[in-house]
Amino acid sequence: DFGVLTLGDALITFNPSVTGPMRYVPTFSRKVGGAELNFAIGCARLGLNSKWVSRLGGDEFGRVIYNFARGEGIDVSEVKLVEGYPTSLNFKEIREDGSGKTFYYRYQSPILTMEPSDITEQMLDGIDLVHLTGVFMAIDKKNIEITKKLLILANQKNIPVSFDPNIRLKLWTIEEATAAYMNIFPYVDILLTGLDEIEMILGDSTEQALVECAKRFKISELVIKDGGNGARVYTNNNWYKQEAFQVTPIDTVGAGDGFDAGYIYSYLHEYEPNERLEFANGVGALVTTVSGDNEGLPELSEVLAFIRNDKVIER
Ligand code: KDG
Repeated sequence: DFGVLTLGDALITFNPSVTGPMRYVPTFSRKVGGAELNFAIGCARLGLNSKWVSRLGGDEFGRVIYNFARGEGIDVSEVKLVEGYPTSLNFKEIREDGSGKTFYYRYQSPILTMEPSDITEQMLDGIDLVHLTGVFMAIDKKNIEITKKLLILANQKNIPVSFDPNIRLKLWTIEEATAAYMNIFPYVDILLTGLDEIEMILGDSTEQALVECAKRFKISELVIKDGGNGARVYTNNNWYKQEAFQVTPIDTVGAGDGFDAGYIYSYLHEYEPNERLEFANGVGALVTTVSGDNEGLPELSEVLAFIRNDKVIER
């Protein structure tokens, strides 16, 4: 199948045993998270060859994440465990409707040891698409250079690039984020963004402003995610829209990463625009029905059955 590469930080994620304010949560489940890793897992479950580039702490938690990624069938040949850097942590608070807050403990993330020189042309061998998100750039200014180097290499090799701003205002300000995105957008072919995010970046989310943004940066697919309200894409001078699937969410974290994986899978397999949106919506919806940032990511047959509303034999 097609090969995708992504680059980013990962964290040990602690999911609360009960909903409500974190100060009243007595116990947590130890899980694994990280926007780009979630994307890599999503791609691998759908059957893509998925490569994830990262740095983890040379500690027990680093090994948990490494083994988890490996167990999902992800190519971890560019993941290194770095001694002296603790693996980052993310404690989650979840409300009754599945939405929540995150509390990071990610000081001196091991990914800070990455340098632009770690990005090599040979990393892109067998890769048909490169996917990046704003989380990696938010961690450190140097990561903007690393991101740019990877994207320039991908552009030179005519490998399509997808990007999700994934704004994390706990990691940087909207001004810093916007400046970094403007630097990156010229290299991006597929922009996958939340409606609220593009509104923050452009200060305007009317269709006219979105079309102008796509034209200005020569973005061939501008995909707007709007959670339960569905998604749309502007491509080939047209808008395509698709309603969301109605599910009862229990943990919405990771849904956007799942959507991205679904969109990229169906893009590489040349689905029609509405089918791409439907497939991506299906993956995103399924993610929200399971607790954890990536446990709900479906395999290909599961998304297809969900979209078609097939009867599945359970027992
Ligand atoms: O998109 C989900 C991620 O936000 C989550 O897995 C943790 O990477 C993470 C972050 O920085 O918030």
